[in-house]
Amino acid sequence: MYCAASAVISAQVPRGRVLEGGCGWRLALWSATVALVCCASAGAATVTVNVTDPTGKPLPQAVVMIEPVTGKLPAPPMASVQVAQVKRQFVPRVSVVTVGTSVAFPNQDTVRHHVYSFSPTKNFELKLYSGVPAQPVLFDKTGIAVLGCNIHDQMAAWIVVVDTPYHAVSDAEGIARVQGVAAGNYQLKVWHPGLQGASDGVSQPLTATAANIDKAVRLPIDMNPLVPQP
Ligand SMILES: [Cu+2]
Repeated sequence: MYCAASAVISAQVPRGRVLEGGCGWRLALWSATVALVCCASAGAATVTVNVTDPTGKPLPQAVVMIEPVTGKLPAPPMASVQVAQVKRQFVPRVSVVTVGTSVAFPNQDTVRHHVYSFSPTKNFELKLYSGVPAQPVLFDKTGIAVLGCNIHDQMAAWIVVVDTPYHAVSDAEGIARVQGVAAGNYQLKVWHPGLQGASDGVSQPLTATAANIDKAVRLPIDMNPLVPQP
């Protein structure tokens, strides 16, 4: 779908047929092989983002999104996504899902939880429950949903809903890796719950080619709600 090389080669096949007469099928086979080889690598870059806080320390659980400047890429809903409740915390605390994804909220504690979000991205409430609620929650709008528990004030989680297949969450070393990025022009967006106000992230242009890309992004967070404050 994103393979310009295969499109060019296919377009040349009819000319080859005319030139080589009866050998057309061989050329077709050759071009199909070339197209396959091309598509495995053409424009599929790995984008690695090294996310740090203002002091330069690695920042885990930052969401990296790579959005095309023009048009839309297919971003099908994700399967089997869950935000569990374990030891009176959400696990994971930061998630990124594509729009249309349903998220399950299994309660693995012995106490009951009452999970809610009042965010415009998804306004919902799972009233006081144990175990696994019968229905997962559908996230059908892009944006950031902030989740809480009515019973336990310290519980907070964030679900970032995106409209791109290219997304990742940074690991303990602050590294987020997005694989298979097709050649093109994008906005690289990085978000973390420590960003002030209603910020939807820090953006910079990104041009992808077949070569892998390394980026460093320092996020201006003022405090990190994911680590206990002194
Ligand atoms: Cu709770």
